[in-house]
Amino acid sequence: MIRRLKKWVAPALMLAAAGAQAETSSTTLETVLSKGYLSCGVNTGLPGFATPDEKGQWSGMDVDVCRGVAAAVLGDASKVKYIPLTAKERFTALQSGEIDMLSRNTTWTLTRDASLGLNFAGVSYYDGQGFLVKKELGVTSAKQLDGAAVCIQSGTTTELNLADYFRTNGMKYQPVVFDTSDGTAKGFDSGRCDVLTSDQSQLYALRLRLSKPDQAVVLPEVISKEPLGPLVRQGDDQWFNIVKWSLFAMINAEELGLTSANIDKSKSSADPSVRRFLGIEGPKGKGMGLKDNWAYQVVKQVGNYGEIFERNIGESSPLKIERGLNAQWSQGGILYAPPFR
Ligand SMILES: N[C@@H](CCC(=O)N[C@@H](CS)C(=O)NCC(=O)O)C(=O)O
Repeated sequence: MIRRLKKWVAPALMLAAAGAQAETSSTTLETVLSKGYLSCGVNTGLPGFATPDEKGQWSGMDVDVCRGVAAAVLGDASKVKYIPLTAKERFTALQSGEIDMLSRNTTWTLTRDASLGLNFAGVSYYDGQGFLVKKELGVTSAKQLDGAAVCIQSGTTTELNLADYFRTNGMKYQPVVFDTSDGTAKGFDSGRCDVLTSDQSQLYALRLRLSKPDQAVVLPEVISKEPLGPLVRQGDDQWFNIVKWSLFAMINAEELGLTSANIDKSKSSADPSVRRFLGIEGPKGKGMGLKDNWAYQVVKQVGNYGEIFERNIGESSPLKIERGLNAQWSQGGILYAPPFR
């Protein structure tokens, strides 16, 4: 009984504290406007998604989602303070108000959406869990991994899916657990495990960090759905809408053929969809407390979804990931954003 109580009291107190904070303090939009910058929680360092360079400049898909929100809200994509977080730290940082939003390769699940006091604002990348093995093992399918030592990161859906997959297939494994992806990659590199498992996009990123990337292969099995996206705190619907629609702006811009290079010219367009997107007519920015040209700023400063994908993880990047599921719905993928109307 006591153990059960303990289990429930901590989260309940946390939520009560978050509620009290929401009642007394300003909205997230007000906080961001008065600070003059957005505090965005990101990965501690994951190529293609969120990494700082030697000058401390961050880049990546997740970083561009933060930049998009800063462009929409502040008219300046550079007004972002990046807070690097491990998988374990990420939700507490958002619940406590340390960050205004989280954009850290985080999978949208029922538990996270329903019991953490947080909301997922959309999907910025459709991922799935995969396995990376050393070529010398001669393994060609995940079904041959019975008895393997598996490098994995704590506090992730990866941990849970791995347990399900091995149990369902009647196989055993020995988990070798790390706190950061760097630790996980080094553990794999130094032979502490036979297999590294994580979201597939990350396997390509982590492989680049190995001493001999060519000696490792990604197995064909994808064992889970990992829809990754940004999160906000529950109870601030205006901010929820702002993050959600900043992402939708990137996706819609690609569908409309609007890019960072041509969006200025498109101001003279007669196409009503383009005119609504630019805030020349239609719903504009008022319902969200933003300037009318908020979506223009997102695309002008950060780009449309396709540009962001190509630059960070696509063919023109070291990761060379194909669009696959992350292509537009009209191009064989499942990216589909509600209309600007
Ligand atoms: N999408 C999964 C996995 C996210 C995750 O944290 N993956 C690790 C696996 S490599 C990672 O990104 N680590 C980077 C870090 O914390 O340094 C989730 O939301 O639980």
